[in-house]
Parts: sequence; structure tokens; C-alpha cells
Amino acid sequence: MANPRVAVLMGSDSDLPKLEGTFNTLRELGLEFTADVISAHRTPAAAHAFAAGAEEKGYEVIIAAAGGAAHLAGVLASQTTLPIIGVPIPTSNLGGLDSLLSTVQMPGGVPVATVGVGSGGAKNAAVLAAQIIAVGDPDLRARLKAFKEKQADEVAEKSRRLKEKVEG
Ligand code: RP5
Repeated sequence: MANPRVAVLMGSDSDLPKLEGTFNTLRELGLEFTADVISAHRTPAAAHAFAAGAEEKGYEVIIAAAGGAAHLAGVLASQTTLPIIGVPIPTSNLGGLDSLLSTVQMPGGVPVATVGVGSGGAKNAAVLAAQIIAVGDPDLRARLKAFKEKQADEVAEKSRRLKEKVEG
């Protein structure tokens, strides 16, 4: 993409299927992004280097997804003042509570904006990234408003169908 404003990093390629909602929503909102695998534990030097150079490359927000001992978002947050959104990946051993606590429990002064575990969280990471960037981008703010209106319309349609089915 020509002008990526969001970097989506994941601790392993095994996380990719859980991030479908992130990528689809970034596309829907017209936000350009890059995606890569960087591990806080297996490639710590790459994690430090990416975060330290991200601002200079033009990124405005970093989304960091990891599971288990999920330290990627926190390690990135230690090296940059860009906003970091942490996505805790669901795990088969502990259900993602491990990922959630590892991502969210940051020490004071080094925040990670942590979204929920699961598909809602993956989608919300993209929406939150857009909302952060939209503070200085009226066009993106308009796209976000349209996105939320579409969501509301979909609920109204579900309500109509449900009433028809249940009430007759
Ligand atoms: C984390 O360890 C990754 O984010 C992934 O969720 C988990 C397992 O990684 P793999 O063993 O599947 O590569 O760092």
C-alpha cells in the first residue's frame, strides 16, 4: 500500500486467522496498513527496531496481536510514543485470559489500549485505530460516521426481521 498509516503486527503467523476482522475493517474504513510477524520473544531486536522507527516511517497507530505470554504490544509501547492497540489472541490452553492479562496489565507510564479477546476485539482494534487517526482527519471521521450508521441500520433490520418472525 502506498501510504500505510497503521502497522498490524502479530507474534506468529498462527495468529493470522484470528485477525480477519482487523484487516476487513481497516479495508472497509479505507485505512492503508502493513502486516508483519514480529515476536517479542523470538525476534526481540526486530520488535525494538520496528517500534523505534515506526514514527519516521509515517505510521500513526500500531496494532499488536499476540497470544499466551503476550508481550508484543508492551514491548513495542516501550520504544515509541505512537498509540499501541493490543489484541489478545484466544488460546487453546487458557482461553485467551492469559493473552488478555499479559497485554492489559502494563506498568504506569507505558499504556497499551487493549481490546477484548475474540472476533469483537479484532474488529475493534481497527475501529479504534481509525478513531484515533480521525481526530486529525475529517474525511476519515466522515467514513467512521457512515460505518456506525450502517451498523445501526443493520440492527434496525435485524429488529424488524425478529419481530416479524416472533410476533408474526
Ligand atoms: C505468541 O505465541 C504468538 O502471538 C502466538 O499467539 C503464540 C504461539 O505462537 P506459535 O507457537 O503458534 O508460533 O507469541
